[in-house]
Amino acid sequence: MRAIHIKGITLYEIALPLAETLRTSFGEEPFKTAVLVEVETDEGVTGWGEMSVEIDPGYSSETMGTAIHVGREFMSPRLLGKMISDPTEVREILRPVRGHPLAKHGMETAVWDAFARANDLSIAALFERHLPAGHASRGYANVGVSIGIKPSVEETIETINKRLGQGYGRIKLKIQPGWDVELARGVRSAHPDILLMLDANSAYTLADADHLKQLDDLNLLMLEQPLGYHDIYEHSKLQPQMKTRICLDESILTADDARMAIELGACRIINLKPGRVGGFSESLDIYRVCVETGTPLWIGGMLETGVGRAAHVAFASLPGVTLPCDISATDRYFTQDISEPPFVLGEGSRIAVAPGVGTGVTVQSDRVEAAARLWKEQYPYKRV
Ligand code: OSB
Ligand code: MG
Repeated sequence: MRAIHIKGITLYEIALPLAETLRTSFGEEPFKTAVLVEVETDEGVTGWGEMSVEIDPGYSSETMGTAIHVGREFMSPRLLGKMISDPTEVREILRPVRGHPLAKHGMETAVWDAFARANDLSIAALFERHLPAGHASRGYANVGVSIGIKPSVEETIETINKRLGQGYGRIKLKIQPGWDVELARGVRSAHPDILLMLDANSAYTLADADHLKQLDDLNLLMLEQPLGYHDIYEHSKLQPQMKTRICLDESILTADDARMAIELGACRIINLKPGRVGGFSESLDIYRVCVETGTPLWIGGMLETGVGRAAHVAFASLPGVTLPCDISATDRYFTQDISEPPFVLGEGSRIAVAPGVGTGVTVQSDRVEAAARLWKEQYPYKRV
């Protein structure tokens, strides 16, 4: 493999209008925001990554403000001028910077993309080279769609019907106290057989165990992150009381966390967001833990632009990713993305890996400029 020498790093703070916002138990954001990372090598190869940060510290403690600060002041200087002979070296180079996984992931992805392009490989083929034989990309990801908290059960069912009509084969609903059992029962009576799951984004406590147990009759695919966003211990007390499989999202920040959660019986499924765990090096470690322990694995999302989405689809095409992922088609998120080509939903609720080298997508610089202007206009955005 050909090493790359990092000559330049440019960060772009962007905002994109959303086709449909996503209300969760911690709130709702008016735009899709991100800090895009453009890495240039000595040989003129360009790679792109996405720090999928939000405006508020709601899902993650990281925000647009922390990502641009830490990216500019502490991450770019460590990477500039470095010779990279494998993209997994980025995790070691950035190790002195504690925390800030979403920002690290953006930096790492740009290097994976540039490295793959410099070696005339797709990023999916590059992931494969970091796994044992038998883990070749399938060429597509199995996907579903995530639906936010709506004003009524009827409106939720309408949205579900629209998504089922578009071909999505798995529905995830956001829940919170007061919007859970009744909602799930209502949806189940309208759709007895769909693959249905719920995501609480840490809205409950162990004291809600009896309430949550009412979900056990509803044949749910899983219940995602019911308890504290740092918690593994209390989930290990909840899971044995429930028939429904618990999936951890927020609580899993490292491969060690994944191993501990599985060993303690805190969850039976892992949601892997490459950003939440600081990049694809750590993601590959979590993938190996799940393969070794036979734990079902899927790839989560944070409404990524085409840049982040392309890399997610490539990772989700690996065969150890065994459940449908939170990766939907471009038109579920944006009327116009910042890269081409868009991702479309195919037969069997699949999204194909973008063909070509690197992530397979091409960033449109005029659209990045427009999105950077929108962020400037909107920040600080006016709170209602
Ligand atoms: O918990 O999975 C989550 C989006 C922002 C923050 C947290 C979450 C989400 C999603 C989005 O569910 C799923 C997607 O990208 O389609
Ligand atoms: Mg989640």
